[in-house]
Amino acid sequence: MIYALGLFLGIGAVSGYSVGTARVANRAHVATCAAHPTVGTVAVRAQPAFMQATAEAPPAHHSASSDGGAKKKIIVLGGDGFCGWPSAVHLSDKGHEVIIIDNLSRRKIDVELGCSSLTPIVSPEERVATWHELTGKTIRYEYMDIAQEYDRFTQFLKDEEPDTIVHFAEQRAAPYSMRNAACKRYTIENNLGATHNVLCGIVESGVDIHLVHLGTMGVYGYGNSGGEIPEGYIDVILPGDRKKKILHPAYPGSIYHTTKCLDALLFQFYAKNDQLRLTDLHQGIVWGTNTPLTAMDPRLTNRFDYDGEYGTVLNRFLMQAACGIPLTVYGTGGQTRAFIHITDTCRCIELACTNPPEAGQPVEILNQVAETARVRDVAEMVAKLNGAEVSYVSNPRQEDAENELVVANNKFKLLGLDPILLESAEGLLTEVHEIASKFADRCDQNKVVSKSYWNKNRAVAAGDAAAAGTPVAK
Ligand code: NAD
Ligand code: USQ
Repeated sequence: MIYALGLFLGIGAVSGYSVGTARVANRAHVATCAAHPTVGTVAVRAQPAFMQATAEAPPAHHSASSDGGAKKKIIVLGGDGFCGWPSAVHLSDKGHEVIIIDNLSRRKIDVELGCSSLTPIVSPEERVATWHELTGKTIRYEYMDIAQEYDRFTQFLKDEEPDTIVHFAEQRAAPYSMRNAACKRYTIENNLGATHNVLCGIVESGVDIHLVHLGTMGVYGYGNSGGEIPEGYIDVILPGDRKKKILHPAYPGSIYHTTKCLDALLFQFYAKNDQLRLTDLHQGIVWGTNTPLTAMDPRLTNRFDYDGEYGTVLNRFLMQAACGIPLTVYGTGGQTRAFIHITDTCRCIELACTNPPEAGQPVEILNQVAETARVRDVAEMVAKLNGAEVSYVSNPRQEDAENELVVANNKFKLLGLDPILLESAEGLLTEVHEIASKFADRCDQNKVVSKSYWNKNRAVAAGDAAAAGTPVAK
């Protein structure tokens, strides 16, 4: 062991914002959650009193600097995707100049899987034309593969000189990344190729660009270190009583999550070596479909992934309830995960863009989560709301059957985020259910069960003879 994690956690986790008084409050909150492991929605830690008093403005030692609301030129990589499209529209609505880059790989993977978004989505060209027609605002769209077209991408940065790049452009589904050898290799090559091209391209372009990257809560593992998960960094005590702040130990649970851990090392290196200004957002599971802006016109509608590979748990449960399918809880449903609504994702992205770190600072890491909740409690909540049946099925994933998860999210709260919580989101949950009901005839029920097993034992346990008998899942 090179770090004394247990000892450290005993004295309190320190995020970029924490001070002595916060540690006591945090430790008390962790103890409260541990005493109530079955609580449906586990609140993220309460704000310490000193932070509540200053919630309007970040504390003086915050490494990011608000730019006073200056309008920026922002390139959104992956701006055709589930998080990217509503974020691009939100940034444009706030007055920023927005350019989307996307290679439409997500739409192509739908073709490969024989699936499609539950909501009908129009082409990116039609999306941006509609946005212009309705608001007079312009979002440009550029078809480009950032993992493959390094020279073109770098020239694009030289020509456009953006202030900010928001990087959503990665293969983001854990089950797809575990589907077979080709998907594992594609996920590694695409995600690391994309992230490294962006970093290398920023340096080669010579343009002073702030990079905002979408990471994941899954880089930390889900609470396996036994205490509150801080925002990116953790204080450790090395042999010889040497105190050090390091990146929180990485503990990925899939090839996809592994790419985000490796991204984090690339960011650490480029921040140190080239003084790049980098923000890494460790986001939880995003739920919902539309934001008020994408709900303005059917041609602005956001995608809704429901299939076994790309559908995420809460949206899947809402879709299953709408389509009369028993909710597919994997294993005991004791997995606790972090959640955030898509509208809050968009707010967080703008907050991150307008609060860049200074050059020479370590990577700014924020946990982009509203709260944590247990999968079986989420299923019960949806079942109660919509009268659905809950089905406990064999878990295709190699993951802890039960885990606690307490997550620090003070940085975004200090920047002004008041996140949407599930317990008070009945209207939003109903809205997603209604959208799913409206498009229920587009649901291919053969695509609901996941065919991606983490290993052969999981395929055997699921009784999938075809997947268990061959090394490649069909
Ligand atoms: P998505 O698949 O809907 O969107 C990603 C977009 O990037 C797609 O439009 C895809 O075509 C594009 N893309 C992928 N590789 C590209 C490449 N090489 N060049 C150009 N474009 C490329 O995924 P999403 O749900 O919008 O997620 C966006 C980001 O947020 C991902 O990095 C993901 O890891 C992260 N994230 C998502 C969630 C979630 O619940 N959806 C949660 C946490 C983090
Ligand atoms: N699960 C079920 N039933 C289902 C689907 C999922 O019980 O039908 C369980 C899974 O076993 C898992 C949990 O729900 O324990 C979450 O699964 P998910 O598919 O909703 O989320 P995950 O695979 O973790 O990935 C999603 C996004 C990814 C993002 C991540 C954030 O696809 O891009 O990084 O959420 S986080 O989970 O915080 O790491």
